[in-house]
Amino acid sequence: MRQPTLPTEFFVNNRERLIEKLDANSLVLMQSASEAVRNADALHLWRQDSNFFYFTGIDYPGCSLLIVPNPGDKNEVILFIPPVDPEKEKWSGKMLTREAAKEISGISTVQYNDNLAPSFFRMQQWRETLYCEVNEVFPHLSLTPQHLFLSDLRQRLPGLQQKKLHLLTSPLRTKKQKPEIELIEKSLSIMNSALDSVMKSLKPGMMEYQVEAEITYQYLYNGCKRHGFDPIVASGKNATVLHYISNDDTLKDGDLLLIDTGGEYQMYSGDITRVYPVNGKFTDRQKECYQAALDVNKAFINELKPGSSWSDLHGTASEIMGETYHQYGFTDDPKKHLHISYHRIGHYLGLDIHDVGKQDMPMEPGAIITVEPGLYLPDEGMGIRIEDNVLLTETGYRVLSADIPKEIEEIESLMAG
Ligand SMILES: [Mn+2]
Repeated sequence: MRQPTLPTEFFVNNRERLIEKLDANSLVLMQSASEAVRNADALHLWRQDSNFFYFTGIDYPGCSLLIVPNPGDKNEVILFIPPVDPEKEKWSGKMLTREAAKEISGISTVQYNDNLAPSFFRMQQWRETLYCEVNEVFPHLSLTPQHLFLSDLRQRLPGLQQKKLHLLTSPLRTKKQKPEIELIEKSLSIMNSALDSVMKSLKPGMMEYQVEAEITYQYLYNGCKRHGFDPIVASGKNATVLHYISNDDTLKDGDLLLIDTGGEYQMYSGDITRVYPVNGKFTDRQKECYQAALDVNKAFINELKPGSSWSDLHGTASEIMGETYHQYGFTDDPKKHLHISYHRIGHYLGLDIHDVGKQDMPMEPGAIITVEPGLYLPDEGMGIRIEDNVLLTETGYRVLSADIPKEIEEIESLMAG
């Protein structure tokens, strides 16, 4: 099923948890992600805004959600959608109807977009704070229609203070619910098939993009709607470029291949990195380097338990990495390893690949994080990163990607066929 199918009660419950955090002086406005021009009249592949999806389940552009809390009384929740246009339907297929929008979201008041501005102006009258959120845009990128809409509101309603919605929504989104965990597990099982297929077809002389093609094929064939992010398929020295996505080099005999990928299944994607020897056999030196990164990966996962924050865990990771890489002889000083490890060990994972959640917030059971220690030796033409996805539980953790092979012997035996 390519349309998201999370149950309506999931979205109803998410809105209720958000409304509990609001006071009578505030209101909330959320909007669908904008469509973006690719070139001429072609658009970039569109994806719904993660927050908008989490609180409505609506996977269509051009929609808005207005929440006006009335503690002790009836909260107003209104969904605004584009009016159905039969001419447009001839080109793009059936549009979202008010009935369908009600059914998906569980919101009983669904109106067409021309009501948004008048309703908003009326309902904000006795309120001080508007919680709103659009993606932050770096100075070299253009503003979206949502940014312009909010900027227009600031000018027309100078007394209404705009505040960041994500401070309220991030703690909700960080704690994953059962159906969300199941979707990430489904994504990971598809990714497992894709990586298995890659291992069995790898050989020297192939192009990196041919590996990417195999992964893409497996994702789409198995029901993913798209990649969770541009896949990194980096052989030899290319693997020391962290966001290498050109994927256009030849795989050479004796090189390692690093693949960092995610297949998005119903809005949720795993985020996995694996490293394979192009010819099926690690050299002794490659084994040594790979094992060092794997030791860090496992030692760090062993430390995971609810209650720690990323701020604590980055310290723990740095110690484990420093000691391990020092023992293997990659660095002279266990306190200095950034010249070979390059980046932090992980991040929250959810509707966004780099998911929401504050660094100093203690992790609750239900948080999902990535664990991805790196070891980069450009002089030796080698970059290694071994990334797993881990769910924090009441008693500790569960490695959601445990089925995706990462031991040297497993990989070599699978590649031998
Ligand atoms: Mn990652």
